[in-house]
Amino acid sequence: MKTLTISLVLFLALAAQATVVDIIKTDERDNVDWWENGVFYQIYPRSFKDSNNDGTGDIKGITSKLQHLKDLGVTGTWLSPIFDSPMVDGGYDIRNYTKVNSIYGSNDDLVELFAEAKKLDLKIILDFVPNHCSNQHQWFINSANRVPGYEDYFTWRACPVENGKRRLPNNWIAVFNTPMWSYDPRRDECYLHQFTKEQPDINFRMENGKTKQEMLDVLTFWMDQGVNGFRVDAINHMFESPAYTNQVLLEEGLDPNLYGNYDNRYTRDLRESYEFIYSAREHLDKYAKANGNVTRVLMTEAYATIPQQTQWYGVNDTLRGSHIPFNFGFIADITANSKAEDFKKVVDEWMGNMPSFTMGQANWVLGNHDRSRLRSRYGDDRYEGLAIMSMTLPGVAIIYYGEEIGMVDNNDITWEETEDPQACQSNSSVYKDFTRDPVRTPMQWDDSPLGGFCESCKTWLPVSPSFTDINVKKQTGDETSTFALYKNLIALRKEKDVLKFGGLSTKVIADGDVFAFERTIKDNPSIVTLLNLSKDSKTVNLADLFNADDVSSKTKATVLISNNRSELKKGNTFSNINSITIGGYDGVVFEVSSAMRIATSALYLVAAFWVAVKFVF
Ligand SMILES: *[C@@H]1O[C@H](CO)[C@@H](O)[C@H](O)[C@H]1NC(C)=O
Ligand SMILES: *[C@@H]1O[C@H](CO)[C@@H](O)[C@H](O)[C@H]1NC(C)=O
Ligand SMILES: *[C@@H]1O[C@H](CO)[C@@H](O)[C@H](O)[C@H]1NC(C)=O
Ligand SMILES: *[C@@H]1O[C@H](CO)[C@@H](O)[C@H](O)[C@H]1NC(C)=O
Ligand SMILES: *[C@@H]1O[C@H](CO)[C@@H](O)[C@H](O)[C@H]1NC(C)=O
Ligand SMILES: CC(=O)N[C@H]1CO[C@H](CO)[C@@H](O)[C@@H]1O
Repeated sequence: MKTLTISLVLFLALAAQATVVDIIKTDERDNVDWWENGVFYQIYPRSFKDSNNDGTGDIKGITSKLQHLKDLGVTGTWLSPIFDSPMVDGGYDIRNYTKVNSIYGSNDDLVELFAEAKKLDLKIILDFVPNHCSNQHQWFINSANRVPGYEDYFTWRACPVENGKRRLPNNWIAVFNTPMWSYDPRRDECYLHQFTKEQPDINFRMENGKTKQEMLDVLTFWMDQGVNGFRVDAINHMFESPAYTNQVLLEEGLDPNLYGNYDNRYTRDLRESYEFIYSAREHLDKYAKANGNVTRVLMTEAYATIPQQTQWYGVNDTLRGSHIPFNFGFIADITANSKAEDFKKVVDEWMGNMPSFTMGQANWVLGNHDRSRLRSRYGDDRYEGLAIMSMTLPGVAIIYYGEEIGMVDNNDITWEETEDPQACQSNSSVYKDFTRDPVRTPMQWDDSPLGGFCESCKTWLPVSPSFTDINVKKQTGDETSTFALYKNLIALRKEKDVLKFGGLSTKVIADGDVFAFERTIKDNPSIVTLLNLSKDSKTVNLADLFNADDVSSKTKATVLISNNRSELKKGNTFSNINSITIGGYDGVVFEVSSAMRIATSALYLVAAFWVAVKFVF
């Protein structure tokens, strides 16, 4: 009996030693909140799924396709605006913040969506547009008519006619390249709008804080209905300088009618806009605390410099802001011609500017409703590599609907079919330079005549002719498909702690052609991602990636995931990490571990087992 006990103890001790590589977790954080390391999927509701054959996607359609999101493995979805709206700017002109747009269904449909999503453990995030509302919103009608209490809900200034011309309060230009002031005869004054004239800016400088409270009430309303968070639109436009000083052109001689020709310092990125987000965060945190302690998240949209972007995270541990300030680096600063060093710069800048106090998470956006689709920007050969990169970097990843099957821009939309106001304001010869319709076409579910978007309808935008080849049905069950790649990447993120918590170090190798990064946690195998930006194959030395102390323990590399064009396939193992050849445009993820250690450990196990058996029998 005694020998048996000793043997068992010995066996267990040695077995523990044997599996040390796998079981030690160095991360101190046991409580990872639901949104951290999540993957969020942006739905453009008008184009996702039409349940009633009116040609426009709707909420019931989204509910009917939740299983697709579940199959993909995402954490949740954020919906572009679904609120009551005259649809001058795709629903970013809201007439009623607490009412669902009838083209998408009813409030009840939305509550049903929340409930069905909850059953599948999918989170729903709604778009929130505080900067401006529709000129048909009751608030604006009241304000234009000087209804008591509403006079200052918007920014009004005198703009008298002088010498037959209206004298505007200053030279500010709106984002869509018109003056930022429009005249309203009801009040005989001009109001300020940073976007179209149908989108008056709400005045958040009211002394009694009424408009701010209205907005916080909107958040409460939807949280009461069951929403898990908000994506906040155009947040850096919320405040304007109260001095109304004229903007100065970036260079003398530039066209003064174009927004982009100014630095717009008096109308963008003002301190007060950040403060609004900090108070919205406080509001959400308070709500969460009183309602089951489930975090309600804030995502924020602002196109700005990285140091400006990372301020949305907050100031310190008690004054926090956005959980996910969208990082548009891969959309705005990277093109198909970018070099490995450009990728490294985007990643390093974000990581380097993130404040440490928030336990904040980085995030990576590869596409959205305003920018050309990932596959169209980088080409058939490369888009999968980009997805592999973004999914193996630390933090949150964002997918734009259709990206997971490699949908492409539909550039065949005619002038007559064009819907985007940004393009409709131009003309038939130049509209393609402005239109965002090509990235907003119906989701391609299958190869039935309308791509499965609806059974029979006139779709609001034409289905891309690519649907016969690129669709969900065709890719389902095909392990070589883009859909399978996304599924496998998301599954890998859940499986590997090193992808959740691991540190990051980035490098440019192979004469500037390969962007490489390593994810590490102590005593665990590292994960290394290589992205070849060259069309030629490259031979790399993985040892170049590790610091000298570490190299000796890294002797074996196994492929975890690769893009389909790569000849390296899952499970391929290299026992010499000093010379690994990857093909042109390959994206490959390796697990790099110590062959020695595992071999030795296996030996321990066998020995221990032998000892145990010998003493017992
Ligand atoms: C918004 O719609 C709801 C429901 O129809 C209505 O009760 C409310 O008064 C509307 N709010 C505004 C500001 O128009
Ligand atoms: C929420 O969590 C905090 C701290 O973790 C705790 O003090 C509080 O009681 C919790 N509230 C609810 C409603 O569960
Ligand atoms: C956080 O920053 C705010 C604003 O600067 C300041 O008032 C507050 O005291 C700070 N809190 C801590 C804990 O440092
Ligand atoms: C369309 O707009 C462009 C750029 O503003 C202009 O040069 C062109 O003359 C216009 N064409 C027509 C047919 O109006
Ligand atoms: C993946 O690559 C294989 C081998 O080149 C090819 O036969 C297959 O069609 C590819 N799959 C897709 C979805 O392109
Ligand atoms: C064909 C092509 O675009 N090749 C590019 C591959 O990437 C390198 C640098 O990363 C570029 O120099 C090549 O032009």
